[in-house]
This record gives sequence, structure tokens and C-alpha cells, in this order.
Amino acid sequence: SEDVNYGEEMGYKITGIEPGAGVVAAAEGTIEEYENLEGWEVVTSSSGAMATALGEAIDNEEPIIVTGWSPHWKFQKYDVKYLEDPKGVFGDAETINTMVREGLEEENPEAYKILDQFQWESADIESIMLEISNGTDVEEATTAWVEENSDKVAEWTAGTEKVDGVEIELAYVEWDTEVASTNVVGKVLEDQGFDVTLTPLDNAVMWQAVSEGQADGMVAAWLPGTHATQLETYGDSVVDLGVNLEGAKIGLVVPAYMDIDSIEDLTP
Ligand code: PBE
Repeated sequence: SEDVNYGEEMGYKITGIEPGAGVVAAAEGTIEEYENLEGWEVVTSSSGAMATALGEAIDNEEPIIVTGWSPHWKFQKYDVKYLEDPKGVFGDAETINTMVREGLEEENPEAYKILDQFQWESADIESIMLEISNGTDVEEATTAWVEENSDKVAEWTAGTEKVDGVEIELAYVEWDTEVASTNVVGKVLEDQGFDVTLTPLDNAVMWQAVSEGQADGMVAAWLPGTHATQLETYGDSVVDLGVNLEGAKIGLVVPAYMDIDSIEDLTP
């Protein structure tokens, strides 16, 4: 709008998350694609620091632009909105896919089958993410969800036998979505008798670990856009078990009180 220069108020900064995240790369892409973003920059930090900055800005009714994604608890906790992206830099709807290492099917068929059958919805993951964002311990929140959703869990474990201490290692990145999903799958595997290790890594390293067989799998592949670079590099040496969640999305997110609707409304 004409009476406020949000760019100046925000120091021409977009509040990013981890440098390896696809949404950060896409936000950097918007600075190249949109002429009105000339001179802006994406400041990287962590998902936690981004969430803190967003909460503080909202408490003070200050402008802020963050690299955002769905599913995410911020849409339940705050009145926030995506900025329209007429140039389509952030792509359309995304899916979250499960990727495992080559050989897992033969070497660990029960875990393979559970990972293959794992599939849920935004409302499921968001309820856990909201709990965690409100201070509930990750293990407590995921354990409670698994106990309360035994029907869904039974579909994931259908046709598998319990095991006795078979090792399984899942890689993930400490993004709120992946903390929730990876811990839920880890809990389900643990309840089936697996000896589960969850290993937090940088995004590219997570993909690499699965492609080289250091990790058995991950439930954190955002496709087709967000992790396109990683898929191109590692796609041939991982096994795609398909979608575990539909209707994911990335973009720039602002508090609803900001008087702009589109990336194009930002001033240089
Ligand atoms: N995210 C959450 C990730 C994928 C999952 C949107 C922060 C990313 O940008 O790579």
C-alpha cells in the first residue's frame, strides 16, 4: 500500500530458515525473478528462530515476511497468510514422499512395508505440530497421537509381523513437519519391535545418507519443486515409496494485518 513502506521497516529482509531448505532457495529465486525485490535478501537461521521471530513480530504487530510452509501450526496459532506468487516461483501443491535406500526391501521387509504403507493427512500432522509448538515434549505428543489413532497405525502395520530388535535408522531435518512425521513413524516402528534411530541432518545430507545407505530411509522428500535439486542429484540411487502426505505447500507468509496480498506488492 502507499502509506506504508514495509520493505524499509523490515530492512528489506525475508526471515528464512535453514540454509539447506528448498523454501529458502525458492525465496532467493523470488528476489531474482521479481524486479520489485531488488536489494532484498533472505536471512537464514533455523525453523525455530523463524518461528520465534514470527511470534515476536505478531505480538508487537510489526511487519515480517517468513519462508513458510504447510502443513504448519502457524496457520492454527496465528492469523497469517501466503503472499500470492504470480510468477509461480514457489510452484503449486507439493507432496511429501517417503524415500528408502536400495536393498531395504530385501534386507528389512517388515520395515520397508511399514514405511511403504505410511500415509496420513494434514490435519493429523498439524495436531501434533500444534501440541509441540505449545510446549509438549515431542515424544509425549507423538506417543499420544499414535495411541489415539490406532486405526490409522493399524493400516500402516497391516500385513507385517513384529520383530525383535531389528535396527532401522531414519534420517530427517529438524523442520517442524519432519520432526512430527519422523517421530510418529519412529514410534510405530518401535512399537513393532524395531531398534529405531532417528538422525537429524542437513537437507542435502539427509538425501545423501539414504542414497548411500547410511540411513535406511526418510519421510521428508518434498516434491516436485521444493527438493527438485536433491531429487536430481540423488533420485537415481534412492527408492521412492510414494506420497505420505498430499496438499503440502511452500511460500512467503505474512501476518494477516499486513496490507499486502502479493509478492508484487512489496516495494524495492
Ligand atoms: N520445509 C519443510 C522444507 C521441506 C519441509 C518446507 C521447510 C524445505 O523447504 O526444504
